[in-house]
Amino acid sequence: MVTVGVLMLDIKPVILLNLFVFFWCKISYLSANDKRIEISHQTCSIQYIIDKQNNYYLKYFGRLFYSHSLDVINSSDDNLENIRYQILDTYKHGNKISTQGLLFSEPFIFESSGGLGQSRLIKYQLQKTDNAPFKYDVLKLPDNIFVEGITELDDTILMTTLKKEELLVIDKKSMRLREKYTFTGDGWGVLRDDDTIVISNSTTDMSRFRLGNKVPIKKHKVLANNVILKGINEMEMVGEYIFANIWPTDCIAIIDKTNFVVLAWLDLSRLYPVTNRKYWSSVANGIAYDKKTGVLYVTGKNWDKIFAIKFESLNEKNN
Ligand SMILES: [Ca+2]
Repeated sequence: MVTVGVLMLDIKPVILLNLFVFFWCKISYLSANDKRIEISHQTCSIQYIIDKQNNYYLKYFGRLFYSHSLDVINSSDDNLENIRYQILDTYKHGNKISTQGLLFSEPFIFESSGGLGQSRLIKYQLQKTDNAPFKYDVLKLPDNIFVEGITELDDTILMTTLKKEELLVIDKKSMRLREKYTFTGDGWGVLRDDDTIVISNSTTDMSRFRLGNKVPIKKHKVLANNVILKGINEMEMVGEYIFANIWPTDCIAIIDKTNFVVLAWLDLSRLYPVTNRKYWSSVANGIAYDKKTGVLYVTGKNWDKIFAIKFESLNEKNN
């Protein structure tokens, strides 16, 4: 013990000095980035996303070692475009809902709301903001479950769970838990692609599973401007594209589902005023798509509105 103590005394100042220099450099760099975010980033870009993600990890000190390399940050030259959109309508949304997943299954919206002890699946019809009160059916989940994304399969909702490796299968009509599947890895967003499901998580891997199988049959990485993208959260299949919220930003990545390459951004940062946001984490999250009308429903964590938007198609952009 004494020897260890002596060694510790010898090594400790060096370690402390190194730690001090590391954190000072990191914090100085990120502080500089904070200012740059305010001044120069008006739209979504890989640069903006990396800055925001580093800023988030600064808030949560233990995860400070998260790194996209500085080389990548300095070399990213985003040539991806932000597609335009038009607000068609607004609907009521509970500002106590910490949106994790959003789904349109006519005539209902299904929505998962996260948090330990607060997780629930909510089912409701879109309600105009000037009508009261907000009515919905709810399935409350056990206190030890933090629900994440949702997708649908026939008459069920599939719901991922944070760090539990469980996929919950819930009956759409009765809103009762029907069964559970286990899968390997964490669960954030989820979408169904024919007979497989794709689950995102806190890593750069998107895992593809056959339903009921524990081990993924494939892993995908999402590339934006040749940079591997992290933070893929809530997702939605929109025709041939995957629309994905990028945590913790207001950016939606529009991803080619055949090769997982980002083709464009949908920037929702001006949709909901920063002054109305309850928490620092109240970013855009929640994408639902009405295939019949082509309308996209989007919201954010603890926003009091859902927005119906019509977006410019990528083909129009290319013409
Ligand atoms: Ca969705």
